[in-house]
Amino acid sequence: MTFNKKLKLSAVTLACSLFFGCGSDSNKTTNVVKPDVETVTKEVLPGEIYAGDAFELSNSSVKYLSALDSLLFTVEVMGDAASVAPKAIGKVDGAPVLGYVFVTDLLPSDVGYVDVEGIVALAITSHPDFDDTPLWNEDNNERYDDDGIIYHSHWVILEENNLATGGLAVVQASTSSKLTPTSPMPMYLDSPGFSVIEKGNELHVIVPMDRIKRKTKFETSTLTGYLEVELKKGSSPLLKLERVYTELTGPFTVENDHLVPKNSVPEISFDEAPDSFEIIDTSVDYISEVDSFVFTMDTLSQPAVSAPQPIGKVDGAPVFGYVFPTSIPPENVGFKDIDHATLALVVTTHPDFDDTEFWDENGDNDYENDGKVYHSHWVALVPDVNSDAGLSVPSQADKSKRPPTAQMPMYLDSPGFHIFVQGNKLNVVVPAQRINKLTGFKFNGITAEMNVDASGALPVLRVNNVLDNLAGDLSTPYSVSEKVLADY
Ligand SMILES: [Ca+2]
Ligand SMILES: [Ca+2]
Ligand SMILES: [Ca+2]
Ligand SMILES: [Ca+2]
Repeated sequence: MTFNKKLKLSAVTLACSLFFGCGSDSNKTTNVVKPDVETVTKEVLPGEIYAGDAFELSNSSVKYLSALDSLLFTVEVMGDAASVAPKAIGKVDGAPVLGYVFVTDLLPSDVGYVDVEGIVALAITSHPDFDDTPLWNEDNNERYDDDGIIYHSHWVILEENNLATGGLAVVQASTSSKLTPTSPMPMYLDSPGFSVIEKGNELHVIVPMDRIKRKTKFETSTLTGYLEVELKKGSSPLLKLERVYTELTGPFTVENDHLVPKNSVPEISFDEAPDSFEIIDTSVDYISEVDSFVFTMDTLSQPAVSAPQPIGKVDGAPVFGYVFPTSIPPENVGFKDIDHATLALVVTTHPDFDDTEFWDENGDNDYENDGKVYHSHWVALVPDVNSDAGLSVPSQADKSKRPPTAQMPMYLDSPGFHIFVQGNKLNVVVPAQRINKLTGFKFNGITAEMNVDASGALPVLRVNNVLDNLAGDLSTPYSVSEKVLADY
């Protein structure tokens, strides 16, 4: 704690001393012709060719949005935010990285890093020489390994490092480090897949409250900077802050923090709660300001309160689910060779097993004990006479037919979408980018009991009992509504 505070302060001091350099430097550079690469001399600061109004900060904020139960991190710049990418150099060693960085006083454990001290920062970066988001396909081109240039989100843990001209670097990991499952490299850098929204001179990042252990009492400052990767034989890669273009020291606190509920979902018991599965209404709102959908199921009593009794094994394991069948093509979420299926967003509980190896829904930093907590899946549903209700989620052993977040050998993905309950409404936040930027589709609302069938060579999830079905059949009659944040 003291260490963190001290480090934060020294980082700010360090940043400030840089800013005097940078502040006057950026005043000088924004209005002058950028030097040609050929004429760059030793006196020129690192990343000089990228300095300009796209990195000239004018404002910043962090605001709680009830509509998404998430924090909206925002920076405003003088130019077009996230419009400048570094020039590729064709290799990772020395690769340039440009970033918009929210420096926070959150603890590393708040973002899942339990064995490290340092400064927690949310960094939005671009680096065309490498992809460090193996789970995500930011440019929606079916490939997960070619997205480095698209501005994307990271958690990083920073520490002082005199190898960096800017004085700070991402903490390197050792073989014994406990990194989060979404850390792609041996360093304290996480690729959480948060939505990044570019709107003119504004850049936004949406961070669901559960991904920061619902912390609201923290402060941020904001900087834009130039970073570089250094690869040395025998040590893990180093990501160094080489240059700060501008900084807003704030500190910025969380706006609307008084609206943040203590928990996203209710306590779950094994008691039966039939009214919690009786559907009154269902809706999907598209909110263009945050380029996100909110799927909602409105139930007779508070939803997501009841889990099935565990049976102690996976074969036959009971699953309760709130199911949104949709008209979204399965390929839009990375399911291949199953065009005929109905893609459904499902919110499930199943105390016998955890199928979210990348996610820690109960927030205890253990990624393998969350099955009981209601969580989100994409599933492809097909007719199946061997299931009591005539539908199942079929198996698929070939990884190339599933998105990287679908780890079980079946058409079931664990995308990590945020779930939250408000009153009698169960909500799921789905970024439009994650359904291939589709904005219109049809849907229905169903509640059901399912079971894992692991008796064959590969598992199948069987829908065995439909509890309620708003449309009454397998159609998807309802349409997406357009909403604005002010509607909530
Ligand atoms: Ca990627
Ligand atoms: Ca891609
Ligand atoms: Ca998990
Ligand atoms: Ca957990």
